[in-house]
Amino acid sequence: MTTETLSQAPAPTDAQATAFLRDFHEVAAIGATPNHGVDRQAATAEDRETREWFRAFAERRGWEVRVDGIGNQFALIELVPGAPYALLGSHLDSQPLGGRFDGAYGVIAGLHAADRLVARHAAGASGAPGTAQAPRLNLAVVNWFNEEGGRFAPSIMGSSVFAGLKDEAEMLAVQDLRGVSVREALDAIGYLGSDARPEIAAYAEIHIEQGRILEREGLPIGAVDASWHTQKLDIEVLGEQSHTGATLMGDRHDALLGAAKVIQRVHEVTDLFPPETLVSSVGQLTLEPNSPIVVARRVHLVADLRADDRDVVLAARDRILGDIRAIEAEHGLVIHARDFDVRENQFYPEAGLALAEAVTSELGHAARRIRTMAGHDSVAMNRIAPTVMLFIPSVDGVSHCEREFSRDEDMAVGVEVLTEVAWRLVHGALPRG
Ligand code: HGY
Ligand code: MN
Ligand code: MN
Repeated sequence: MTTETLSQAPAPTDAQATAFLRDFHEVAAIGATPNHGVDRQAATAEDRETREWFRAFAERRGWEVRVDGIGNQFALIELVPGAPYALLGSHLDSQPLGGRFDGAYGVIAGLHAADRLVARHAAGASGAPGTAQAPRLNLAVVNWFNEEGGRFAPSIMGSSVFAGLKDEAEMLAVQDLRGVSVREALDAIGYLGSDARPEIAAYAEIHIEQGRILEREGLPIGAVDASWHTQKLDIEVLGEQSHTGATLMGDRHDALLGAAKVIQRVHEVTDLFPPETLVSSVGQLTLEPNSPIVVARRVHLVADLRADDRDVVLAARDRILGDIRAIEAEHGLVIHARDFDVRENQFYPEAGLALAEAVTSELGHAARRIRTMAGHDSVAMNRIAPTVMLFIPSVDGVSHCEREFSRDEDMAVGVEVLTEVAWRLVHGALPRG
């Protein structure tokens, strides 16, 4: 079935464009922080509020809403009884003091793309059942649980369980720093679901780039062709608690000093490779007993290592592990380091890239292929269904901070492109390979 047989994409109306921006800014007010960011960590009261917003949007339109066993929230629209679904979506949870665009843009764009698609279908733009122009798939929009992984590690949790990459029971048992489990937190906000998961035949996600390339090149759309290899090191530094005033320096086994040297090595290892080949940081640290008069006995920290080339990450990891052994010996410490949240490069299907490029061009916009350094739910979904991943520009390339920003006009183009991509997915443009 060629997509040329499909009706031409109608230009979005002013009312549709206004409705999207109104909804985007409405959601941005949930968990809003003083400097235009949001704080809506997974399974918090603010997360629950966005879920209620999502549910109301769907129920106002008569769409079925489901919540699965890991808190993934779906809005389902039946076009072809019994058929699998083309799924659009992203995540509404955020990092602590995060940006209002990361994830939320993709969910609200997905809901509005679905709204526009349903109106177009109802107006008769699809062909009669049995014709080449008839829809082949149903349509759904998803708000994935805990994409961010700030409160509960690992990130991309809900979509990874959905894709069968993570075990649901194991993820439900994951605890936050206060010892609250995912299960308890989801139950507390009323989103520990048990609904059946929809069968997915194709997935499309639009997201802010969180980098500088599209802005630098003045392009409104990126078609993501691959994701970087990413993995983390879960590191525990064990020393000995003692008096910061009375203990001789030679007798100290200072876990925080050891951790400080590990953190510096995680940064310095990037210098062993060409600039920007490897990115690494330690973003989370807990300290025991965390008293100003006590030499630290234990530090837990997480290092995030990413590169386009998997071998670069593995070489950096090995170098860091060697440095850790030397720090152990120098300070009389015991340091455990464990690989986790390993995400191999993902390569998105050529047919999906060609579809994204064709749609963007037919709508009169420019696009380029681009790699993603950040993880996304599409990285998990690409393992089980043909996936299209789209970017819009980020101003200054910043994200995971209140300064995160994308322009209204770029968001509008993204919704227009996503709508047409969704239209073609529903009409069978990306059959399972
Ligand atoms: O893991 C990631 O890169 C995403 O931002 N959660
Ligand atoms: Mn995201
Ligand atoms: Mn993020």
